[in-house]
Amino acid sequence: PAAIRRCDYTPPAFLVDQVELGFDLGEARTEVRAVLHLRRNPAAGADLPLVLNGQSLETLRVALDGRDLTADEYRVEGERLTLDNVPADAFMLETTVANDPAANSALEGLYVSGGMLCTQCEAEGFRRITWYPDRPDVMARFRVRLTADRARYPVLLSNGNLIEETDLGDGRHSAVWDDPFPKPCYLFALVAGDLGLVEGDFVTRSGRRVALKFWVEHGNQDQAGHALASLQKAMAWDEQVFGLEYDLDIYNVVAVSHFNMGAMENKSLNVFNSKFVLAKRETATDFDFLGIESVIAHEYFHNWTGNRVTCRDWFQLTLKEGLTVFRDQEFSADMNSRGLQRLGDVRNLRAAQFIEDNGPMAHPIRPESYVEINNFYTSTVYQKGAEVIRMIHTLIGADAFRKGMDLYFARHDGHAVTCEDFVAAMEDASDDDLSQFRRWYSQAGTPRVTARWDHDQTARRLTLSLSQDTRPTPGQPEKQPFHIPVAVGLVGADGDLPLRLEGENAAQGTTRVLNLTLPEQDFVFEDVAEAALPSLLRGFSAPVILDAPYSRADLARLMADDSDAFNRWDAGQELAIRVILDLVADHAAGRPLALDEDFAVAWGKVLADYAADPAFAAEALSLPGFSVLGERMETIDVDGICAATKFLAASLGKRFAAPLLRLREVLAESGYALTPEAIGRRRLRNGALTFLAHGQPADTRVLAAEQFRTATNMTDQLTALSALVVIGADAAGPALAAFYEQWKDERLVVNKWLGIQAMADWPDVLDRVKVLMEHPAFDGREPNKIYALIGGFAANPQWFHAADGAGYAFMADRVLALDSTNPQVASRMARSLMRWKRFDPARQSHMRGQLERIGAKPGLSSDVAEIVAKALA
Ligand code: HT7
Ligand code: ZN
Repeated sequence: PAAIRRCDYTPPAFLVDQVELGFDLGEARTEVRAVLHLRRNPAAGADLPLVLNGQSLETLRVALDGRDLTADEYRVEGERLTLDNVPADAFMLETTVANDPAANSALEGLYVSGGMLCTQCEAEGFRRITWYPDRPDVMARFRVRLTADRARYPVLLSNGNLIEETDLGDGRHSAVWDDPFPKPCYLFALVAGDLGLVEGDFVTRSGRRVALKFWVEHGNQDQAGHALASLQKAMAWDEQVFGLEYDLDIYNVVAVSHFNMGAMENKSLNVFNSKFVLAKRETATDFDFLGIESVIAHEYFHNWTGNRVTCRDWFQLTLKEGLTVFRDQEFSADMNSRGLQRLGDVRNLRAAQFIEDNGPMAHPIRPESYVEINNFYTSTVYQKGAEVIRMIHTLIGADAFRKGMDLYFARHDGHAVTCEDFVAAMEDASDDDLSQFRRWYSQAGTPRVTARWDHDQTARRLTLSLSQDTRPTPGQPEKQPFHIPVAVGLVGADGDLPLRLEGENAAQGTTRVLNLTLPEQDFVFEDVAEAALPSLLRGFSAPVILDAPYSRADLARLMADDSDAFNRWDAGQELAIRVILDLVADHAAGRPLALDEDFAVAWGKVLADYAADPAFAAEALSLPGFSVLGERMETIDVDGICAATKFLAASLGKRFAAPLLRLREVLAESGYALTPEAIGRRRLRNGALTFLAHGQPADTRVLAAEQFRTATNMTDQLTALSALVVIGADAAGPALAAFYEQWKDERLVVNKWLGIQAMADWPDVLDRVKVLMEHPAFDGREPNKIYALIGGFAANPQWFHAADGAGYAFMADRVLALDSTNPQVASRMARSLMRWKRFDPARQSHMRGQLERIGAKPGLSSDVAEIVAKALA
């Protein structure tokens, strides 16, 4: 299929003021009657035909202003319905279609999940429901009548307010929902099912009571409390921080088991992957609880950044996603720990987005073209998009940012707009010039910032030389310099030095944001008496790769003394990366591996000082992951990285066994709390168990088994199970069996059980995964299960990348099978093969061969075809 290009945007030929939808709902057949009140768009060409989008629809009737049209008065060609002759001004188009929700395994449009009927319309799912101009710049008011069997579907939900309920007397009933806010059709939703309700409320700052309703499978009502509390916190936070209030009297959230992504922000009827709603301490880890808080907030924040102000076209996706991720990150930072939030966000960015930016899928946060928009819900659009918003916040300051947000809403509420409109609002509110900054929207790739410095003792001056360079990415051979905010401090013998830049009269604080706008720039700090150590990119002030000539001693010093928590952590990570890469080189050269003494001392010091901040210590002690390490190598040495990382974890676990065991004793808790402090202590205590499992597996077996048996929460139980998996298949076998027996009725916990086995570092793991595919716990139509088992295996560095290529062949088989049932999920799995050029020649050839095999499938979905074509280009 042909690519769609941003530069080809044209306004819609027709606008829809009002739409009335009538659903006669049934699992195998649903009839949809749509009445569209249309008028010509004065901003578009005067004699354009009316073209509507539709997919997999059985068209039963088309009528114009009440008159049925004959087959020669309209054309259905492929996925378009065209009317060449329509009235000059306003008119009413009526269609009736039928579709088959039960057959819809792609989970876009109207489909069945666990016996309920639900919808997913973003990005282009509405066209699978009825004929419509399926594009986000057509905003209409929706009124929806749902009719269904009362016993099977007692709950009938759609967007807006419930204005009518009728018992039809024949075992059927109907409900009418009216949404007063104009919206694009991607925000439409309906749910019909037999669901349990958990209710709460929120009183807005202007005194309106909002009913908050969480709809879950019967029996799960005890697991919605955390999501409800998170929503209440998010509503209060958005009022306090951005002055944004909720605008309807009801907010529904429905948890479904079959869902391609995390959640969907449909106006007043969010549909959620159940994994981001359901939690209780016995079944959900601390990580799950934090994830729920963040995703609940994210979808709520979309009510303003996405719904009230939406995207003109899908190239502008980062307008709502980057901004909303930034908002949810800030919310989580305020609810928990700002420092930990930041390093977690950066860790994710580096592990996923930096990799994407350095591969065949590299694209700007506002892409120039796409074949399948579903492929562009990427970490670049989301996570890097959030970093771009964060840089605007850093550059113009919090007050101007808030003014910019106010201006953005004042100008664009109720409209579908562009990234440019957002930047212009920020610029106008701040009087700053963001013209060069706009390149972050148009250029792909991660800039490399190189720093060098020179201290002139006599002149008491430190000159910091910064340069920037961005490698070519597909379609962008040349890059212009970015505007990069570089937050800098100088660490002296007694802490941070006050900073006075050349030309200034007085020092201004101890962290300064430098504007790097040229390929090379010098910044001169005055009054620097001692040879201070620059602390660069504090708080990770820009999404760049930093190249600074720190010695290992410098890194150890920053780890200990930097006032910036992010840089303290990052210095430790950089030190660990260097140590592991040295071990990889030793492994490649056949030299014996040895623990680096300086690193061990620095690591031991963090461990010894853990009591001051256990949560931070847990993060500082953890070792960098496979993808970050691979990114630092010309050719990814799979076996070397795996051997080096295992060796280092084992050496540290062995050498520090005594303090690790002591720490576990001290941090043992009698009760359970979900506070940031308690989460931090659990994290450190469990991290200690994992190091011990690596370092002295035989001695740790009993300890891990004991924790597994006596755990009162999933965080502790799952870590104990993982530790047993590290120790070996013999140790883990009984615990895995017991775990399944204990949790076989809890879908979400069963997914953890699948995932942990798929990621085991056991030579027969692929065979085990194949056996698990036949297990009753697995369901090849449920994305969560596929992500857990197949996605889990793709995240198993040693065995997915097995030298014989068996892991790749297995993945290609899965992609081919999924392509026919769920192309979105297939495309996500196919990405695991995309970066084949980064591996050694033998693995390259295996991966390329599998990509070619996938590419040769007749009728391959556009989702997978685009990934394969980009990978092989
Ligand atoms: N805006 C939502 C995106 C989404 C989605 C996109 C494509 C296919 C399925 C999907 N489910 C949800 C989620 C969000 O970012 O808030
Ligand atoms: Zn979002």
